Amino acid sequence: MSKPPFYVTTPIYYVNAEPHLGTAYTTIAADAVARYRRMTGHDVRFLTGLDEHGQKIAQAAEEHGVSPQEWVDSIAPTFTSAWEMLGITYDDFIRTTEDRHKRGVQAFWQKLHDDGHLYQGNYEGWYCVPDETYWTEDQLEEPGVCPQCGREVKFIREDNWFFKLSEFQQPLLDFYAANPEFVQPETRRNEVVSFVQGGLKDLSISRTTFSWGVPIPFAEGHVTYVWIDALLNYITALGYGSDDPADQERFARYWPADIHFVGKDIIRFHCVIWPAMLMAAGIEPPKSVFAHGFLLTKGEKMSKSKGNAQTPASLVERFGVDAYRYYFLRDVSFGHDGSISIEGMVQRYNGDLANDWGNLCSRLFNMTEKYLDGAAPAAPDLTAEADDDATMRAIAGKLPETYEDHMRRLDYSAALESAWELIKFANRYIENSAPWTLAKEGDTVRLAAVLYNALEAVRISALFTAPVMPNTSAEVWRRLGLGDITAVTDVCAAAEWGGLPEGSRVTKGDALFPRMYDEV
Ligand code: ME8
Repeated sequence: MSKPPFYVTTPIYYVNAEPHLGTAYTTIAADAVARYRRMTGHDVRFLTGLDEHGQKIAQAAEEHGVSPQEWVDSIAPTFTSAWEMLGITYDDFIRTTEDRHKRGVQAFWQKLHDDGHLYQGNYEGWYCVPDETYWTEDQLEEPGVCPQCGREVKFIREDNWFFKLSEFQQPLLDFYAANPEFVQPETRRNEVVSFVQGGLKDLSISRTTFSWGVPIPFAEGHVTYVWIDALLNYITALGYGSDDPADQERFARYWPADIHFVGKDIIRFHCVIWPAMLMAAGIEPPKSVFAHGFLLTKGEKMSKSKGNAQTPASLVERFGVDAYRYYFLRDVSFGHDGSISIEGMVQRYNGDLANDWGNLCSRLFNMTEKYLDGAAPAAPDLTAEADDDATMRAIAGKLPETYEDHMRRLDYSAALESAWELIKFANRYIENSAPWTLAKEGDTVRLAAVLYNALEAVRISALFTAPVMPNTSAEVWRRLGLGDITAVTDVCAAAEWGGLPEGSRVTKGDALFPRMYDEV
C-alpha cells in the first residue's frame, strides 16, 4: 500500500539576523510532527527555508556594507547549522533567491495577470519595514508607529501593481465555513473570520523604489512585494511553475499542504492573503494553518530586536538538545503565549527528565544487568499477571490512541503527558514490585516478570517520546538491544505489548539526564 503524503511547513525566516528561540520553537514543533507522521507511515515532506528578499534584508546588507546576495549567503549557514544542532529533519530547504523559486513566482504572476486579477494603480500609505507590512492611516493607533511591532512606519507613495483581494471576501468566508479546521486553533479562526467580514482592500503586490526582489515579468522596474514572494515558497519548493515532469509530479503529490506552522503574528498573511492568491490562480488552499502563540520572557515578547533572547546554542550547550526540545513543547501550551525561563527549564529537566524518565531507564537497565546478566527475559505468562501488571499494560495499550488524538490537535503538552503517565506508572511499578527484594528472596519467576514488564513500558515510552526527544529514544532502544527507532513506520504495531524479544542485550550506560545542581 502506498504511503499517504503529508506536507508540513514552517515560515521561511528573515535573514536579517541569526535564528533565535522563537524561530527555533516553530521549527521544533513542525519537526516533532514530521517525525511522528513518519512513524505513522506517512510519506512526509517537511519544508523550511529562508525569506531573503525585501527592503529589510536590503537594509541589513547595506548596514553591513555588503551586497544583499553576499549578506544572505553569509546568514543562510547559521540557519542550516542551527537546525542541524536541533535535530531538524527537513526534507527540503528553500531560499527565495534560488532560481527554482524565482521561476515559480514569475509563472504565478503571469497566470494572475492573464486571468485579470491584477491592475496598475498608485499606492499611498504607511509601511513598516521590519514587518514588511502596509498600513492605512486609520489602522495606525499612534501616528508614525507600527500597530503590530511598535516601530517607526514610513510614508510611501509609489506606482504599484495591485491584486484584487477585495473580490475574494465572499469566497474566503465560504471557504472558512466549508473548512472549519483551516485556521487553528479555534480562537484564531474567529479572529480571521471577523477580519475578513470587516471588508478587504486590494493589495499592492509590487515595489519600485528598490530592486532586491523577484522582477514582475510584465512590469519593468517592479519587484514582487516580499510577502507575496515569501508565501509562494510553499508551492515553488514543490516545483510549481516548472515544466519538468518530476516537479509537476511532486507538486501534485504533496499539495495542498497538511499544516503550515506559523506564529500568530503572521496569521493574516497565511489565512487571508495566501488562500485568496491560490484561489485566484486556481490552486487549492492548504488544509490547515496552525498559529501558535509567542514565547515571552519576563512578560515581554521575546525577539531579536528587543535583545532579550537567549540563543538556542547556549541552551543546548547547557541542557542538551532533547531537553531543549522537550521543555518548549511540554511547558508552553501550543497555541497560547507562554513564559519561558531558565528556572522553569531546570525544573522540567530535573523533575521530568532526570527523576522520571532518566531514572526509570537507569535503575531498570542496571537491575537487568545485575539480576539477569543483561539478557531480556521471556514475556511472562499473562494468566499469572498481578493487578499492577495489568494496569501498566492497559496504560501502555491506550497510549497510541490517546497520543494520536493529542498530536492531531497539535497539543504537544498533552501528548507528552500521556507518555508520562506510562513513565510515572512504571516508576511506581518498580517501587511496588521491589525487584531487589524478589532477587534476595530468590523469586526468579516474579523477578523476571517484573523486569520484563518494566522494560516493555520503557520500550513503548521511548516510541512516544521519540518525536520530541529523538536522541534519547534512539539511545534507549540501543540500550534495550533493539534496532533503529527512526526506522519505525507503524508506531501502533511497534507499541503492541510483548515486542521486546527474549534474550535482547540490555546495557546500562551513563545517566541519560544527569541531575542539575546549579538550579538557576
Ligand atoms: O515573519 N515566539 O519571518 P520571521 C514564538 N519571513 N515564535 C516566534 C517568536 C516568539 N517570540 N518570534 C518569532 C517572517 N517567532 C516571514 C515569514 S512565511 C511565508 C514568511 C517565529 O523571521 C514565529 O513562527 O520574522 C513567527 O511567525 C516567525 O518566527 C517569524 O519569523
